[in-house]
Amino acid sequence: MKIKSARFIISAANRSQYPTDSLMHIALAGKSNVGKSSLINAITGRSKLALVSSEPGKTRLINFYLINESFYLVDLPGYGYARVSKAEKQRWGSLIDEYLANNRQLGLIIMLADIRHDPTTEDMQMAEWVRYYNIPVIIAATKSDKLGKSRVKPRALQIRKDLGFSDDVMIIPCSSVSKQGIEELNDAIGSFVEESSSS
Ligand SMILES: Nc1nc2c(ncn2[C@@H]2O[C@H](COP(=O)(O)OP(=O)(O)OP(=O)(O)O)[C@@H](O)[C@H]2O)c(=O)[nH]1
Ligand SMILES: [Mg+2]
Repeated sequence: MKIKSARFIISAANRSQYPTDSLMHIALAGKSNVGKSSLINAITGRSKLALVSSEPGKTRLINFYLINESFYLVDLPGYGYARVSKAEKQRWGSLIDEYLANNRQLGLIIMLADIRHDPTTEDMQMAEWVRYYNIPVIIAATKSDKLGKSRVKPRALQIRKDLGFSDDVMIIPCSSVSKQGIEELNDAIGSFVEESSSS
């Protein structure tokens, strides 16, 4: 998929602030610091589109980016950030749940998991939500540049299994640093958008 345009639209705190058109949403979900914002920049080839930070918990609202005037990449707030209050964690839960529930525009979830780490309880909850709401999913195993080449594939397969997804769920090892898997992910999104708009 060639990225012809990519622009930030809005940071939404609740449903009333989502864009009001009927374009498809492709949402990125995953732990805080897993690399969601970096991946949005890598996929779009716009290094400053989404705000990247080494300080976890940077993205706390739902950020919408309009791509090629035809669909949204949606950066969901990261979870599992230890230094936030219980109230903040609950706020996160309701923000995400409100986003996922009854969202007819949500066509695909890209679930990110750090290739080095085992899924956490919150990753498992996210995976359960995805299955419960029956949303098509692609897993992105991020930061593959941090592992030796021979460990990348086996780790990716293990993560998919641990998250409880079957073999027909696509998993793509990727890195916003080395750019491994970025083109594959970009193409997977492109095909998905194309198929959905022609059906
Ligand atoms: N080595 C490596 N570092 C990465 C990669 N992707 C992101 N990072 C680093 O990880 C940190 C967090 O990246 P972000 O993209 O801000 O992560 P996020 O998931 O958006 O985080 P929140 O907004 O807090 O939920 C930054 O320091 C990035 O530079 C990657 O593929 N490889
Ligand atoms: Mg972010």
